[in-house]
Amino acid sequence: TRSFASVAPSGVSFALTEDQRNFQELARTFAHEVIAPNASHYDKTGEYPSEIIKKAWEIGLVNTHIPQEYGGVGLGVFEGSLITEEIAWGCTGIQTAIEANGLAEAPLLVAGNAQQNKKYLGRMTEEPLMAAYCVTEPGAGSDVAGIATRAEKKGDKWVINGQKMWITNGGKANWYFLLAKTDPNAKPGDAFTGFIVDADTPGITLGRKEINLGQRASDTRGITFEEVVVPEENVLGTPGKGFKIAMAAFDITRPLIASAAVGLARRALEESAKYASERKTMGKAIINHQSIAFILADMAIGIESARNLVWKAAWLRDQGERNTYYASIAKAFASDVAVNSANMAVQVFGGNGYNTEYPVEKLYRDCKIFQIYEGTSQIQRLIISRHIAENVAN
Ligand code: CS8
Ligand code: FAD
Repeated sequence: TRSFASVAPSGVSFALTEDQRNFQELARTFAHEVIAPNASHYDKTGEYPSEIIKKAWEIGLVNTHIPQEYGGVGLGVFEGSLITEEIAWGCTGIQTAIEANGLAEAPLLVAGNAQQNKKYLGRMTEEPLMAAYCVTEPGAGSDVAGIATRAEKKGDKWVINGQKMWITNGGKANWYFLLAKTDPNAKPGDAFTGFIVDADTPGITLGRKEINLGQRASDTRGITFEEVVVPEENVLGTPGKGFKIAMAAFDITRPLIASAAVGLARRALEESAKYASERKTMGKAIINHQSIAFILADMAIGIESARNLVWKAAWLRDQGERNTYYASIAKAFASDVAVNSANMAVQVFGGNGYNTEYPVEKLYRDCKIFQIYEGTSQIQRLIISRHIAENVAN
């Protein structure tokens, strides 16, 4: 329903550049050699994968979209999607911890001034630090306009009071992006302001590490902000415009969540294909039973389709185009592909699929969150359908 009239025509190509292939290969090797062999340990213990993240950071696989002027590699969303798919193949718990940095940084990419970017993005390139994106609250997740955390201007400072929930990297972050209500009487687009908050500011209390169904390496917490004083210079963009900044950040990160879902689905297919070619029943490898072979085919159809949607949504954003509609399509579809693929992988493995000695029960637990975080599958469909309705109306 969109025309791409404003995008410079270059013809369609699915060929990656040498640089893109190099980043993909670097991430693939890292996922195979470092992440995958250790994934089960972090899943079972719930230990935060600091060592792995540090190694990934050292070879340039973390914070990939920080511009070169602030010390980063300055990759696009498209290149980010290539890297994320590989990391997620290794472990989506570790990938979520890494990618939560990207999510916290995205509002700065959207609205940060040079001074803020130099200070907060710059420091991410100097040390292997973590950051977090604090929007969701106990009372409001899908309904971002319903958040209750308040920020009030007192002299030349802002004072924040409220409670955030389900914050990835919550207990590990050096700084937070935080969304707070600053004008209770305004419409959402004018009612909220985005802040950068140093994690060591007095008045911040961390909740316990939540014990989640899957992605157990990732650190998810509630955080309480009580009379937290933030200087004016840490207001992101124009006061009142925080809701739009928080949403625009998702245009960058939802294609990446979708690419992570593709990575998990690809892992499910690869593990299933390998197992199905080894496991024999009724005189033949189960891959030669058509009902098993077709399960693998369905996984492949989903993965290839989802990746194409990811690439389009990411590419559009890199062209400077509004990609919200495509980002939601990619995120909704790829999440369903991940959930279906993990489910089918357990089926292919039979009883072994249900056991922690085999790799697919972890995929089954890890996949579900893709339909929930960064906007549930229902919210993606809300965004897509509103877009369709607007286009019909116009
Ligand atoms: O509330 C919106 C929504 O997206 N809800 C879902 C929330 C969500 O995704 N939360 C995720 C939290 S982070 C997380 O889960 C991290 S996961 C772990 C780390 C990951 C690492 C792997 C909504 C329901 C879509 C919209 O809400 P409404 O209240 O209906 O608002 P709207 O009327 O649509 O919009 C209000 C104004 O904002 C403007 N807007 C909306 N979207 C955008 C984008 N860019 C710029 N501006 C935007 N994308 C919209 O145009 C409105 O502007 P007005 O000028 O006021 O008309
Ligand atoms: P609700 O909004 O209460 O939704 C409940 C159900 O109702 C869902 O099925 C939903 O789809 C449906 N629903 C709600 N509204 C509508 C509607 N209008 N139409 C149709 N259906 C609807 N948040 C952050 O800010 N930062 C993070 O780093 C972060 N990380 C997370 C990590 C994990 C592991 C988890 C579990 C969550 C994380 N979140 C984070 C929060 C996440 O984004 C929210 O949980 C999610 O957006 C859903 O919000 P909710 O949990 O309040 O569910």
